[in-house]
Amino acid sequence: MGLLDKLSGLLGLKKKEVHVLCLGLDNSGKTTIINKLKPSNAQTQDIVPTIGFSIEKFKTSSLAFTVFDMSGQGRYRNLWEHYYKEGQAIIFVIDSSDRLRMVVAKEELDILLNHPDIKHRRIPILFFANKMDLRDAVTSVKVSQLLSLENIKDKPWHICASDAIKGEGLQEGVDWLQDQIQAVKT
Ligand SMILES: Nc1nc2c(ncn2[C@@H]2O[C@H](COP(=O)(O)OP(=O)(O)O)[C@@H](O)[C@H]2O)c(=O)[nH]1
Ligand SMILES: [Mg+2]
Repeated sequence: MGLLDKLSGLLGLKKKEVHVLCLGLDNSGKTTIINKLKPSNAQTQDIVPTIGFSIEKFKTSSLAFTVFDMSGQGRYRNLWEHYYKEGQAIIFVIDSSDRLRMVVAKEELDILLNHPDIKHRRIPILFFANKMDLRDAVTSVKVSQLLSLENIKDKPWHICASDAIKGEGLQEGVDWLQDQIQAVKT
């Protein structure tokens, strides 16, 4: 632990730690998004398909995020639920250009929302309608219609259009998430 860390700890300035689950189908851009949110000197240049999951950390002005970047590949999806209890927020990433698999993304979301460890909690969910730069991408409004997000009534949620390669839209989403987490008194 560095001197600054120690000092800020003593002064009560230490950032509150939060655990976030990053979910969504494989190839939607989860790892790319999380990578972009890390400080530039900690970013990796080549993103490889995630096996199982990886744990990443980044900080915002007032929070220290630990993100569980889950593999979206079908055979790993049953791993997700073991981490649901731990999660204080969810980032759910959608490939807005993949119309064919939008129904699969919706099925996964519905399973998530009905899971006993998620269903009765007011856990905030941030959706990234990602890959907005691609010609086939549908708008974030269309993504929310296709996923029936208006049916989520018992959890705060927000959807942001994003281009993870350029890093566009990510900050807006994380700012929202930070506000939601801070609104919960612990
Ligand atoms: N065009 C475009 N490609 C993206 C975007 N985000 C991620 N990708 C690409 O999509 C592929 C899958 O990304 P990855 O982060 O590994 O997805 P994950 O499986 O959800 O972790 C990679 O080739 C990324 O470069 C985006 O916003 N736009
Ligand atoms: Mg990944």
